[in-house]
Amino acid sequence: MTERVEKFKKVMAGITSLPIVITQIDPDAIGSAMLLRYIAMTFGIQVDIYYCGNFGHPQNRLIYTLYDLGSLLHPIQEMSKDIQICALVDSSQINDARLNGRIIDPIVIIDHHELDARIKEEADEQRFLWIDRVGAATTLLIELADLLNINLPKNSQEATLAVLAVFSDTKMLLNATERDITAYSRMLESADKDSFRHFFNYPLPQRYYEYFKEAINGWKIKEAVLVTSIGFISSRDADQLAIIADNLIRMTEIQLVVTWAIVDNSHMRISARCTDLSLSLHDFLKDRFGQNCGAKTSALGIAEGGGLIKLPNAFWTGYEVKEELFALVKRKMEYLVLEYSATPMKQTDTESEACEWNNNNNNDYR
Ligand SMILES: [Mn+2]
Repeated sequence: MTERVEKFKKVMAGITSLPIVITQIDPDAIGSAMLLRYIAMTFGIQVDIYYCGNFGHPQNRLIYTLYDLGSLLHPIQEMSKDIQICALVDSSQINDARLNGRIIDPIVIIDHHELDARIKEEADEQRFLWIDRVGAATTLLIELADLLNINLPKNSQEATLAVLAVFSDTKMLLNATERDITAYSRMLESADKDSFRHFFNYPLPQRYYEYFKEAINGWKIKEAVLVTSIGFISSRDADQLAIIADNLIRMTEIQLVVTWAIVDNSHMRISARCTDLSLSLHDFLKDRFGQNCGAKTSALGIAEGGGLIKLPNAFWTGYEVKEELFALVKRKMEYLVLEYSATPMKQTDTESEACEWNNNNNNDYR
């Protein structure tokens, strides 16, 4: 443990500024980044946080507004392309499609997913790497603050966000390890409990219910498998796919749910849930949608997965062919999910160049 602290201090001593990158907006990523920011600032380091994607989920939007995160967190597009040295939290994947081709060279990596092989090879003296399979990445940051004897003031936003991060990434502590519970309790002392309660009582826009209506009206069920779409959506609403899949998988007799939508007219996004223990959701998705999908099983026995497929370029899309495009994708999805059975020799053709998908997520298909 002292070795870890020394290594961290050594890396901090070599820098004056530290951009922190988060590749997916969720409470754990936000909590980790905010806590690392706090820690780095005690070393006199200047910190900026950059994020990929956007604050679409209503809970994330609430955090954003409540804590005025717009002044602390910036879209990744605002990060100068010259900056490569950075910190990466709640992810250890440097070749992540969500970075949109941006090259990063993280000198601090704190994560709770499987280690990216490329980073393992390149692990060196100048890099602080901490990857442990705990329930939330924020747990590691709470432990780091503890090791460095950094105490957070009462009712601080960092502590409150850290508590929310652990609570949410461990599915209300159901997936929590012993270490998550200890870290959670430790932070709870400094957290603002009123704000914390607030985080769970957020309003949902009417269109969220409209999406449910659309998903239910258009669903197709065959035996225990359900596939449905919510049509064309903006990336701000993309989390809705996971929310609907989480709900539909609870239906009696249903063991596999796939929801999909065409996002920003450029990608098809897929969310999947599976309670059939004899089926590997990971293989199911990979066989059908290529390498750019991923899945993990939670402690509750529900496999959660997702994927991203790029649509053909602008010539093939557009308002005048919108209906046809939707019908085409719908037909293909229903075929792949309800009819197709994978043969070991045959490679599935997704008929489009699929995007890289971060397949080492454990809880991040929310
Ligand atoms: Mn996480």
